[in-house]
Amino acid sequence: MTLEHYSEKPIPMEIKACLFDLDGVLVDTAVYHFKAWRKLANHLGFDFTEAQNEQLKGISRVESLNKILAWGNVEKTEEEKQQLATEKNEWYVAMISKMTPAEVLPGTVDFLTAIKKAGYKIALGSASKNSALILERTQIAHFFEEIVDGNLVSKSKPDPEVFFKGATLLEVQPSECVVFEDAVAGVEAAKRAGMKAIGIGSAEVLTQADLVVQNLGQLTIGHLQQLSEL
Ligand code: B16
Ligand code: MG
Repeated sequence: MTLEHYSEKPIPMEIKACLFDLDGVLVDTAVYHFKAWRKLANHLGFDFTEAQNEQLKGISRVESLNKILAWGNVEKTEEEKQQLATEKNEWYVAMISKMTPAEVLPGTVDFLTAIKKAGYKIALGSASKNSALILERTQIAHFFEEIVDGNLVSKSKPDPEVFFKGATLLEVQPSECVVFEDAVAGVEAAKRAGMKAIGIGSAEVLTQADLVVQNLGQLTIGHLQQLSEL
């Protein structure tokens, strides 16, 4: 190439790894979180709505509890909060222990199979401390080379820690990763990590995502290749 043909345009970074959020992307555990949190709220003498439950998606267990207690105007000591979170988690675990592969969201298994076959590295990037049980119950654990979840990270999304850790464990650069996320805070975490983000849900809500679809069944390998060129 002669200098006159030389372009300053950055070389597109090829996507090599896919990092998946769990709840709302691969499975819908929000319904179980809602039932368990609502039971706890009812025991404390108040209730909250499904619309309020939307605000709990993607945030950690302790952050969820703090929000719920604020809704009910209930004050608890740190020790009491620990007990309440443990109690809620026991009810939640009892429910997710009965999950089946039928609860994996539409198109997920086909998409995971296709990207695995195409050689993409795959990791989980979830806030949940129960991810291993959910992946095992729904029989999709074998797709994941690395599991980064609430047991491994100290900072919640939108902090990029969970996705940086995923890239490090998969031995790829952040710019070589695409994140699949249903939560605004998760998409923000991906962008702050310097990664591409595919939003699962509504384009009006997930405005920072590079592409938004309703579920993984709408995606092909071609979409990942196109992302590399953005
Ligand atoms: P756990 P994700 C998140 O999962 C849920 O969306 C959120 O509602 C929950 O509070 C959080 O996991 C922690 O879950 O109590 O099981 O540790 O969307 O990050 O996969
Ligand atoms: Mg989620």
